Amino acid sequence: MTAKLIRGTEIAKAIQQELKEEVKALKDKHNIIPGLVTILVGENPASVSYVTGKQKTAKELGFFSIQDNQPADISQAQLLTLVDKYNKDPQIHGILVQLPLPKHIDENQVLLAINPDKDVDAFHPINVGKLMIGEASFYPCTPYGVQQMLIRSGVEMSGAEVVVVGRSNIVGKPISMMLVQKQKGANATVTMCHTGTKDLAEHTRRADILIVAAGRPKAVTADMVKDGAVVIDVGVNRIGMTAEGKAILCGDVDFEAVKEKASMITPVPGGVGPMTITMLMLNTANAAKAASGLK
Ligand code: L34
Repeated sequence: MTAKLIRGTEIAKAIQQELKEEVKALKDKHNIIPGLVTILVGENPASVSYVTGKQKTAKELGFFSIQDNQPADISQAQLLTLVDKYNKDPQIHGILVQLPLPKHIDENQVLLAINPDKDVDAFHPINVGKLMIGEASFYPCTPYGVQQMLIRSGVEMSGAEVVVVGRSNIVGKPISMMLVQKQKGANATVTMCHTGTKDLAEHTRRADILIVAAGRPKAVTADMVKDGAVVIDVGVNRIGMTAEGKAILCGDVDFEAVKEKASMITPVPGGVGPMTITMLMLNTANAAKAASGLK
């Protein structure tokens, strides 16, 4: 069997189309323009690429958007001051500090400084906690994108065996917490695997839905996948450069082999990545509405 492709680019486009209409209505009826600032510290090529994608999409959707580039040697105090400036800026509804940050900066302190109402990444402990108790205001963009891809591909989550590979604060932990909730598009039995897991393949082979965010190329091979499983590859690894200087990307899943076993699979690129960007836009539009007391 060759798996059906879950095309993130297309699902993202459909959501963006819905959002574009909503943004227009917000402007026409309420004079609200969602505002997003993306703060980039340093020039990590992957981060530059992702932030550029976010800015481009924000502009296409009619947002007010600011790209704030800061040098890699910015001090922690300066970065905290910058965040506070945007906390106070009424035109800005969403603040995103692109991760990872340079080593001399305490990431948690920076995330803690963002006003939780403008925390469109949902990385502030308040929003992490609200997600945990099933009362989220925002869902973190990548996990939210993964859940939407599954829902919009008609995958039944309720009662499914979900195995997540990876326990990062950005992907593994929040997606596990989301899919375990007694809510629509969730209610799964979730196993979280990580570098401390004794026999990874023993777990992954039981998965109806396998979500891989390991950060390692081809961490999941065909022998680790059950026939007919749905496989979501969150990894984006830069494994080389073309002659034209474009990065060559691959996921955390051995795509060519695994697609012969899975019933559905996401590609890299064109899978989860575009969904991450799109869910950021949705969160920002929702933050703008909430700031004006709209639902
Ligand atoms: N604060 N930091 C913060 N929020 C986030 O949500 C992120 N993330 C992750 C890294 N750091 C972050 C992203 O934005 C990963 N991530 C991200 C965003 C977009 C894409 C991949 C990861 C993406 O668009 N991927 C394209 C390929 C882009 C390319 O060519 O580089 C894809 O098709 O997979």
